[in-house]
Amino acid sequence: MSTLDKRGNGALQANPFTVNGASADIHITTHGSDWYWAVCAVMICATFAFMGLAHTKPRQQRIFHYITASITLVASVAYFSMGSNLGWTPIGANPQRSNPLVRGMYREIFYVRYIDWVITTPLLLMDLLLTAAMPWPTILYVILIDEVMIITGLVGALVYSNYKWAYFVFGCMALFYIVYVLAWEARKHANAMGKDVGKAFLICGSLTTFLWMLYPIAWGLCEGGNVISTDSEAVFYGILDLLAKPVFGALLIWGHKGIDPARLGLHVHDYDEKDQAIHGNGHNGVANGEHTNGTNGAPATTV
Ligand code: RET
Repeated sequence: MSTLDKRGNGALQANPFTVNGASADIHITTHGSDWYWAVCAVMICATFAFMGLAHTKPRQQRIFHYITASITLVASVAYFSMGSNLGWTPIGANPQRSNPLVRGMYREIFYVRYIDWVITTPLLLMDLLLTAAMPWPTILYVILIDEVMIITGLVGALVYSNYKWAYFVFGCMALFYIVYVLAWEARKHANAMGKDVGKAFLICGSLTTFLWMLYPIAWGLCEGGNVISTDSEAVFYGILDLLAKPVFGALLIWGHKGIDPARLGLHVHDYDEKDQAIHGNGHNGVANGEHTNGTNGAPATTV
């Protein structure tokens, strides 16, 4: 090993491509690992940024900052794992390909991706559905369907035989339902909460709907069909995750700038709230008369 190699990214030497005696011969290179590290760094920066912004708001108005910061925090750990060449298992490549980039017996499957998604996709949906002030039973049901989507994707990715495509179809059906709720029910609900809420939802909801439909395509080319290399997989999922988490989060927080969560039915108590009401410092959504959408906080009963 040259001096240069020793000083570079040593993750693939520290954590090689053999687990429990089985190895993956279709695996990331140092470039893939470097890219995963870069995405990890962005996720960490975004987490600090969202937490910093949270502290510019009174405690009662931080719910969307906390949810969004949790999303990038969890993603940082997942990307740290993938940059370190950890959180994967070798799965028999099916179909086998002659293209040298994906030729081999076993493909490296990063299950840690799904551990990330199983935690973060419900949080992303909460960001959106709470913005639309959707009723809590609907939110819970959509989250359950979302878990079905991610778990079927994980199980399918770990299956060698063509039965993996049956899991994929279940996952796609779950995604269709989520897209229907976002594009139809939640959009109408958000519009009824006021123009500003409707606009924030439209921007973030459209971005989400578009991006989420690209994930099954990535799966089909990577874990499913073994068509593109594991380095290309890193770039494909990485770009999607950067847009779906930090970029989505920034747009959502920006969209919520002038919206008091109390208007969406998210009333939160704080020990000094009486003080704030008395001194009229504008921190208490109920006291400062921000109900400009004419619904007078009516959705308070919905969440
Ligand atoms: C899988 C495969 C099974 C079918 C479908 C999938 C969709 C996954 C999605 C993931 C979204 C992840 C996000 C991550 C975080 O930022 C599981 C790939 C439909 C939509 C948004």
